[in-house]
Amino acid sequence: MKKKIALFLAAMMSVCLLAACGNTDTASAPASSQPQSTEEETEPQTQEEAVTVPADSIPTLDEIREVPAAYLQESDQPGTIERVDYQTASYTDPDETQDKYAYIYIPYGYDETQQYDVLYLLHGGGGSVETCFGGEGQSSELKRILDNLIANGEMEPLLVVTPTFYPMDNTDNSVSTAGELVARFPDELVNDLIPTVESQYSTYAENTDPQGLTASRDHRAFGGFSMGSVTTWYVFMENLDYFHTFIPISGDCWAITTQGGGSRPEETAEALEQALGDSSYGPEDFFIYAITGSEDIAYPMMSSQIEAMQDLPDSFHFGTENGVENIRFAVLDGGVHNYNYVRQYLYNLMPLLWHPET
Ligand code: FER
Repeated sequence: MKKKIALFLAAMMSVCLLAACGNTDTASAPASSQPQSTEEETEPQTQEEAVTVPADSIPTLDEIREVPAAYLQESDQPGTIERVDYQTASYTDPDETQDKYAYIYIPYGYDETQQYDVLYLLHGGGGSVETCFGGEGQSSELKRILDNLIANGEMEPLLVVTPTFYPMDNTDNSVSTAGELVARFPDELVNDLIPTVESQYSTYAENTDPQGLTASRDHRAFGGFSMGSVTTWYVFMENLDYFHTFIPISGDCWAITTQGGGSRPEETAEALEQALGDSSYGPEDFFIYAITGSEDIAYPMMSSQIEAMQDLPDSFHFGTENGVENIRFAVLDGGVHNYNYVRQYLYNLMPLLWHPET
């Protein structure tokens, strides 16, 4: 199995090299309009020629393509960013509620008589609700990529909710604090955020009771970068009843210990398997798109964890050998730990999300 993943990674990297998706040449991208997180590295992102993808083709992530320059331009069918306010039980005192908000991407032409898939997308350490989309009325690069993917028919219009695991007035960017907050975030997510969002916007949830949210799980995804990826693994373990699809980007599972995917990969993988076993779902009921870069600081931890997951083929199907595929791990040659790469990964991943058969 380990040999197999090594071969897969080698193949993936050579595909990337052949497709020149490393970052070595050509002009740099327009400066990001997004606030920079403390974990952001200042590496210029480069762009290749625009790639034309036929509207009816669903890519497979065999190759991680550059974001076409045209997709960073304003679309003539722009979505909007709105703010959703909600209350959550205090971080320190369970009797106290705290006012929080998230931003939400509303696709162009949003029609409340239709139903929309929802992606909950979380920033990394040092980030905030503004990391992905800026604020209301703003147009970040990620927003323009979503606008263009939808306008070009590469994915269905959807809602994207970007909360924070920090208190709104956060000043503590330490990894240990973030580690504690992300471990607790799933409760806030399912008890406070999701019911608020999905009672205000039209999703597949007929109602926001646990039963309505469970019935619509196939139309809900959770993803995040770095500490947001650490959160994604917690959400997999605790909230399979509300989510079908998971997108951990450059971060391992810390359920056993901090950076446990790297230091204790077998136990971490077993904890993930155990969580699946304890749920009422099986290997055919979820899909994990895990992605990172070969030079990313989280790559060693994430790849060790994924290798250990490959040794649990009853639960994690890397391919169709043991039944329906339910996990894919992609590595971009040369990719480092910053949001330029997150945008590139999401550009490639978003069109796949509600097509797990591809
Ligand atoms: C890791 C998982 C997450 C890691 C770093 C992070 C370096 C996130 C750090 C941050 O968001 O500040 O394994 O290894």
